[in-house]
Amino acid sequence: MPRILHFGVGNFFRAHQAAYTQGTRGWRITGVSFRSSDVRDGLSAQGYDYALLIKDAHETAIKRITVLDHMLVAPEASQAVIDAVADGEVKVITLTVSEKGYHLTPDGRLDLTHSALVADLAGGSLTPVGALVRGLSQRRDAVTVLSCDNLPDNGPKLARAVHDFASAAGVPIPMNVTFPASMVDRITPATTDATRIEADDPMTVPTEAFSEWVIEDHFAAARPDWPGVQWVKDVAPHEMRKLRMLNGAHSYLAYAGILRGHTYVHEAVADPDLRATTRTLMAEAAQTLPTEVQAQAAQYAGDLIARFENPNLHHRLRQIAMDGSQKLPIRILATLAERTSDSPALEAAVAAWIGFVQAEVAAGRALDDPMADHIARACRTSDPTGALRALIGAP
Ligand code: CS2
Repeated sequence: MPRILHFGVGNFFRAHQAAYTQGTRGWRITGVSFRSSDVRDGLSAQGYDYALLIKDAHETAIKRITVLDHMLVAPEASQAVIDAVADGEVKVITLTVSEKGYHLTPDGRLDLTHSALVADLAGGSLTPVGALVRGLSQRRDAVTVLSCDNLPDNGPKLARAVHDFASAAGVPIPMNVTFPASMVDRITPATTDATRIEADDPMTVPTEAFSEWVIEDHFAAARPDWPGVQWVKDVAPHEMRKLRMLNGAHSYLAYAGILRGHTYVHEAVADPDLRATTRTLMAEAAQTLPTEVQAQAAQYAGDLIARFENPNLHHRLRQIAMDGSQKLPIRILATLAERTSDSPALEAAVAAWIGFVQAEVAAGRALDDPMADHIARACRTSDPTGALRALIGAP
């Protein structure tokens, strides 16, 4: 039976790649957690099956996901994770470890000075990239490694990170491995007590009805017959459209929305001022997209607003607000760097992040961001705006 090994068994994977795999002919998934055992403990207690709670604006559907049948927790069993990467039955390794999970420098190389990588190279706790390198170096059969995180050029970036780690560790990587790029999309809030009760499942995952997956058709081994995937030669135009328009607007709504006292995305997008700026931000972003995507941008923007308006999802702005130092450079600053005219809405997004972190630090709340300490320090300088802009690389 062909198998997928997946790193990062969070809600997004369980609503997206696992749901696509449910529609294949016989593919099964082994999941790997790199942090706690909570998800493994919860899922294994119910045979790894769970209810996907699919909510559009008008109705809710429940779909049982039954493709996950095993999970490993890296801090408990690092050798088992490495062995799974090397296992010939595994034909595809997918990852959703979030932007910060790759430990990349701002120019997209592996940050070998990062404490997690220093520890991994010294034989301490395993990172996702370290696990790949150690397992791949022992592999005989071809395999595809597919990043499903919101990073531009996610495949090539992961390939470089793997090669950087392999040279630092002094181990060879076999030639028969490919790293296609992909664009993933499905808005997936965190599970709450209300969704657990609604689905009658402690491990349920709420999500929207819409989903999209565009993958570069460059597989080294068997390719799952995921229904609905768009197979393309070049993911970049799709990825830019999604990151700059959806994720860029999301981050703006999160920071500006929290500053105006909103809790959920659907409330923030109903606020007339925020809605107008969101529309402008999408238009500013659209102008930076490759010409072949520009024609669809107006329709796409309208569809995004409708998705943000979904009153049943209860997508918390604070969930999107986390890790701003990792997200803004990708979603907002890259777009700004390519703009040739004024960009009031993109600038408003940067200002909203600065306002948000300053308010959080002033209120004594800990920021959920890997750069939290640096951000708090920047807030205490004589020019906090300048220091915060410099921190994320804003001009
Ligand atoms: C969101 C994304 O939390 C966030 O930063 O912008 O998780 C977003 O919901 C997904 O990328 C949608 O596909």
